[in-house]
Amino acid sequence: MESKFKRTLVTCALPYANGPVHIGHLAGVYVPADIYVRYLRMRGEDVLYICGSDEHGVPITIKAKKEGVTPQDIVDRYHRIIKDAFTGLGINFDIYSRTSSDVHERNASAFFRRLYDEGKFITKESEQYYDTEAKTFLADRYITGTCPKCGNPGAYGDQCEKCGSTLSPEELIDPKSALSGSAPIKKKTTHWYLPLDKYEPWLREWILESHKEWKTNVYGQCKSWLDGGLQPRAVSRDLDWGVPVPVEGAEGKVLYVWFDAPIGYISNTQELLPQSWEKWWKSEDTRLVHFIGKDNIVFHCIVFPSMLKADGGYILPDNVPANEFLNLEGDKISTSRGWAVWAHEYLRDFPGQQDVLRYVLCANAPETKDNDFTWKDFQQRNNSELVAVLGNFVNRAVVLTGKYFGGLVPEDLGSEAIDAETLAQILPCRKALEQYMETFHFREALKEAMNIARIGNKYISDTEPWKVAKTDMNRTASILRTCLQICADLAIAFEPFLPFTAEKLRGILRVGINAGKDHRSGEGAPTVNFYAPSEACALHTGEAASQDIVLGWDDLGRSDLLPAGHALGEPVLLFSKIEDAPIQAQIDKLAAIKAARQAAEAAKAAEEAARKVEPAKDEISFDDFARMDIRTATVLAAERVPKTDKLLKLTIDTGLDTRTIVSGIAEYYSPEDMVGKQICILANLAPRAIRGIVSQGMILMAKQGDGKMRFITPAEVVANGAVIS
Ligand code: B3M
Ligand code: ZN
Repeated sequence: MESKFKRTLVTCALPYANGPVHIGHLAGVYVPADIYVRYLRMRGEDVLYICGSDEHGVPITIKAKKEGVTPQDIVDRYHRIIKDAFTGLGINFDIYSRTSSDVHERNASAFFRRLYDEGKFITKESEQYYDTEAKTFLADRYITGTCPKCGNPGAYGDQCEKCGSTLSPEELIDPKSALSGSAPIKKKTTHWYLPLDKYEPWLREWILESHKEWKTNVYGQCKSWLDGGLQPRAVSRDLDWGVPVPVEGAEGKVLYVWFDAPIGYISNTQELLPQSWEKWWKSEDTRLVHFIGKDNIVFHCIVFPSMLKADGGYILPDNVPANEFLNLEGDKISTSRGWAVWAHEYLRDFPGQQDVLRYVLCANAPETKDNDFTWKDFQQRNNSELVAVLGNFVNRAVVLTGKYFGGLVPEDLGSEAIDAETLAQILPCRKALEQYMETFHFREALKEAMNIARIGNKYISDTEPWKVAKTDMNRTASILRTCLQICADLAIAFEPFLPFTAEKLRGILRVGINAGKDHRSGEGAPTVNFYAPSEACALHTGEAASQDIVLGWDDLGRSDLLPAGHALGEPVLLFSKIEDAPIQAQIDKLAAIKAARQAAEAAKAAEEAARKVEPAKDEISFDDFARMDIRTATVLAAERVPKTDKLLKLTIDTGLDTRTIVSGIAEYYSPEDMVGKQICILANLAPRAIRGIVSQGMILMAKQGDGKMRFITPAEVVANGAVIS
């Protein structure tokens, strides 16, 4: 790769520590980043790989409030879960730290202070929503209301999750406090703003002219932001959770989470490399790449670069390969609604199958448009791609070599043209794969790796060594030798995508791999990773220890990777078929979540309908009212009116007489419910025949917004016939 850069700094969006990571995060950000980093390292590049938890912001304080614990409790819990899930999936950042660290607090604070001292901020007093019950300003997610763009009643003060619009609290229709549910008032407050409008000409030039190579979804979003005109953006908030604003008179104010979080990338680098971090952030030789989801584009392409530019001492991102969203079974993934497949639960439910998820999420990655994850597709891709193509090919090659050649790589004793022709197809796959990797098209890159397996699978099916072995061992030797070379190619090509499988394959082939350098050990020389064949991904520093054969990326497509006589290891299966039962269990789990949510929504809707109040009626005079003869009465007998659902025939003692009233209350009361009850009636309503029964008056009922009715009864029993006025 020709490049003006000497090293690459890869950052992944810092997940909010208000919940575990789910497959949407993985497919959008972490799996592609991990593939990219592993690939670059195999190619000999010096790569630093940075991530950590985003532990500030309103989503965390809201969650804490809901659970009655402290924000620190929340972030401690999820930081651990998230960190372990990444490790479990083979996503090994050089550092996974957190924005509640001391290093970060100092660094973010100093960053703000530098810009403040240099006059890069403006201050503005404005009226903001304030919750008088909770005594706090309502920024971002503390306020909810109806989205002005799509009418979603659950939009937040910073964003509508339904239509994806970025919002400000003022735009919400019918705003409500997320803390108390009450309607907020407006109160004056002063904040610091980064005047993005000043950076607009520079941003236009930098992005729209100099970064036309950015992915179209990223470039397009930037262009529409810039075309819409940029406004100054507040970088502080009235909250008590976050990095305090390091300025006199700023009590009760913290840095806005989107100001401090991206600085977290720098802080985490400092924490890992206290002596040499500047080389990664301040040298034009470094290529900075941010992996993020599409909802983070504006912050990484416009806001953070403007902050870096304002400071002046830092490099800017060279690329921001943001992905679109992954949906789950046709519905938007949502942490708050519980509609997700959580990484840590996957690891528990599918032990040893990390690569199946990595594979499916990459094969299905929402690179150019939103995409859908379904469990059926997951099962299908495992069974008919990983098992049937990749696993099957390797297994046939290795088992037959065991059977006919005692597990030793055979010599090329009976070659035919098809052998060389087949092997010659691999280099073009490698070239295409490289091309796709370097332009962040990981789905296509994975297809090329898979093509190598398909080439092998087709070759072994066409050449049928199990038949040839009956008559021609020389030819069989050449066929299996060719197959094993392809297996070695697969061990290289799949290392970025399926590291656990590549490790198993190395064990089968008894080869090592040079996976490049990482910086997990911090300061000093980077760790050189020679992954051994047998020990589970053991890390060997320095020499390739006892390995006879150590493959590297540049070996991919060579046809002599395994010499004749090389002894293979045990032929373990790379993948196993996933049956219907575990898939159905996942589908059922989601169905239960959906049913619970629908029930909750229905209950909420019913509650709202019940509270709906009819508009007031026209005014009447006292005389109008006085003409109505309303009295107490007692039900003596009650029966259903035959062939109706709604009507009860009631015999009533009105104090004046005993009479019959037909009332449409059978939906709400059975005859037994009514007998003996004291009620109120309109006694002088003109009699009328209902279903052939003459009804003499009307029972007074209270009717809710949802139609539910209850009869009216005096607070205490009074004599029948008492006049109500
Ligand atoms: N925590 C938002 C998110 O998880 C945010 C990313 C920060 S990256 C500096 O989508
Ligand atoms: Zn909306």
